[in-house]
Amino acid sequence: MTRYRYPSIPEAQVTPRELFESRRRFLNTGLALGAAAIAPGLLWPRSSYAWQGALEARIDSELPSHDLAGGEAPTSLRDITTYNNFYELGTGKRDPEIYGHQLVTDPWSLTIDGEVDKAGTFALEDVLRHQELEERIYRLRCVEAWSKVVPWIGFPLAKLLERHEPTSRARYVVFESIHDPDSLRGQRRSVLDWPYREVLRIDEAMHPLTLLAVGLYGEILPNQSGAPIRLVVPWKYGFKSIKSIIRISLVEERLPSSWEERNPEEYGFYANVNPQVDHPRWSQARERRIGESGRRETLMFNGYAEEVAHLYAGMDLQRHY
Ligand SMILES: Nc1nc2c(c(=O)[nH]1)N[C@H]1C(S)=C(S)[C@@H](COP(=O)(O)O)O[C@H]1N2
Ligand SMILES: [Mo]
Repeated sequence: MTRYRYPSIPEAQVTPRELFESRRRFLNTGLALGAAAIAPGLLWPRSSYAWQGALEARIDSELPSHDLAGGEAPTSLRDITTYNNFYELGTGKRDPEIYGHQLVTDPWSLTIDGEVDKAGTFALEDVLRHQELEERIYRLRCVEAWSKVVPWIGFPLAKLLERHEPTSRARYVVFESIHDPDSLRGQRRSVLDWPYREVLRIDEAMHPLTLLAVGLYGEILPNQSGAPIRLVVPWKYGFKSIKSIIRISLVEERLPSSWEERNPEEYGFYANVNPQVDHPRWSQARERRIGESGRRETLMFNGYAEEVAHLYAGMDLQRHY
């Protein structure tokens, strides 16, 4: 069967890291057992240790860092983590921080299915084990006309999809967030048709800028930011950057995203940042950068036109908003 083609990671690049990781895990296990002997009550549950401890150790080591926000200063950690949209935890901007503890991230697994040769459900630690982490500083522009600059830690989505071998029929990628109305207060209200769903075209998903983030500002993702793993598509409005992902499905037919389903006039499938296409209820020409006074001009494709404009060549962007 023919497959979707994308650049592959040379095996040699992956192997030393894996050896390094397994050695590190071994060392950490020794430390955890040592701590248990001193204070058994403080021993982390096995599942928590499984991904959080290993990820913390990796984040603490030197990671390559890439500034992809044109030298713009990152928004403060405080602003990034106290002004959020995460409707599973409530619709107020402070709700995700206040109620973040309702999101249980441990243990966490990720299902990858649909049009892939290697489908399955994988413990988060097993997903992360195979990925090279890096820091990437990106602008994030919400459809509500505010923005941030965030130093994410993560890895390209393409590197994950590649491991699962998409078939030639895979044309779209569907992402689904956690669904747990017993714990998540926001999911007891039908603001959206839960679970939160987002969708990308396969070429958008495979684009090297499309990131799966597991951390920010040198720390594991705080719950309000979409722990333990969220998407970041920096040239699209923030609602495409779906949080707390439990499932990634490759499909042949396009599905609507949650926001598109709710209101297709206001939230289009593409949702590419475009200062020339206004939201029906407000202008998109400018934005308020959290932590700044005044307004900035919104950039075409949020400043990533050089990298992504070719994906939409020949399309009428007023129509395919
Ligand atoms: N699951 C889920 N993902 C989500 C949202 C949400 O409500 N639920 N909000 C989106 C919106 S509208 C934006 S602007 C960004 C905000 O990310 P931040 O809170 O980390 O700034 O997350 C997006 N991802
Ligand atoms: Mo948003």
